[in-house]
Amino acid sequence: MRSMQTSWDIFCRVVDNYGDIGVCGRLARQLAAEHGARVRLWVDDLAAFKRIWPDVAPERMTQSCLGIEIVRWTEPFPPAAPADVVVEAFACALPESYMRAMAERPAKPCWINLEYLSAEAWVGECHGLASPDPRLPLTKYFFFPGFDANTGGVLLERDLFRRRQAFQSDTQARAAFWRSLGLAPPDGTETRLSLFCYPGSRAEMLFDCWREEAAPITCLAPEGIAGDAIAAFFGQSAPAAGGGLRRGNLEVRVLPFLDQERYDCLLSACDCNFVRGEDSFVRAQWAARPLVWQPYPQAEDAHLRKLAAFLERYCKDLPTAAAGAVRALWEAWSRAAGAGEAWPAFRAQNGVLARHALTWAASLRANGDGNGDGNGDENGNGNGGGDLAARLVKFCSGKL
Ligand code: TRH
Repeated sequence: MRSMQTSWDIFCRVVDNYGDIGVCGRLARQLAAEHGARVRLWVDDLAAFKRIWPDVAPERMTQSCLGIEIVRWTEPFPPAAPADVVVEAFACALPESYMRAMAERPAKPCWINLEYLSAEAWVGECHGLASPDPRLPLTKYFFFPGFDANTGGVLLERDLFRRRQAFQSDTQARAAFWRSLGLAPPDGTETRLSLFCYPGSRAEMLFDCWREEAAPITCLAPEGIAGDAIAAFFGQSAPAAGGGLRRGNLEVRVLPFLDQERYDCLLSACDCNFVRGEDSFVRAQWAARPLVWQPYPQAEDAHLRKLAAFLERYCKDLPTAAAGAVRALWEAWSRAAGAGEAWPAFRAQNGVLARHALTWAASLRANGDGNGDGNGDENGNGNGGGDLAARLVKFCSGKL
């Protein structure tokens, strides 16, 4: 496939959060920027998209933004010539008329179902499987992001390591970032945490623990996040963005919801990040700082199996005490019970976990693909072998 000439249609339905559009937006942008692809992104909820990509104009049917074409996905679906590659994100179900147009195309598009990320072992077995459509002469391929060489990898832009390292080693850039959020740069004794969690997480249990820390802790929560915990702990509703509440050595500051790039900066600037779902989870790994992950709650505790599978990998090379501390806190946090008790041991392992976060990011970059050779170098230029967009382009080139 000559990627310069390849057209892509990515279909995304915003379910109830930002992860689906967060992933699709990043993928679309990277395919255009790094693979010369012509990308059209169909989205059913542009208002949600605008929260993480502020340049998006929700009232427009079609617009260009960050190198891609964004089209509002409406019903009935307008006539549209299908692209060479069609990505159905997270089984969002393509429009019937569009599928018929795909089937009528002499050269059938390469049809991909982009799945959710999971560290479970079965992912490698299902990645790339073909599923012939029962009605139309079309084949859909399952593309699973993951943590092994036999999966689709994770989203990883070419200059990500270089940019992250530059930001983390540039005191002035970080200070400017903090000031842009209305905060002074931390003074060296203070710990800064970002908190992105699901409702009902009982973060007040952590707040209770943090207020008794020996040194100041600032917990940064985006607007609309952890409002239930803030109310439970402080006995008043969460302040508007820019506001904060203090008790003991804890200050909870409410941040505006940031655009995706600035959110990545926040993760890189904080000492520890509480993240959730899929995209913030991956970005926190790239930020190479200690993290606490809360998977998206699913029926029959499927999310706890996802959590266990990831913990297995993440803790493999950690000393026993640190591994135990990570497991205890992550599990307690995801079950909304006992996170306060688990925090001190996690905190005590901070040095080990900070070093581990760097090693982990480097191994995730290679993602089971040797040292990631052929794409990246040790200075942080180029992609590692675990780059999802590159794996996807390669996969599709074999199908077109
Ligand atoms: O919003 P989420 O809970 O999304 C979830 C998951 O993706 C889950 O797998 C899916 O099934 C469900 O949605 C429907 O968490 P996630 O995946 O971290 O996505 C959040 C996005 O929002 C991510 O792209 C980062 C972005 N973001 C910002 O850009 N600015 C912010 O201030 C914050 C807090 C997040």
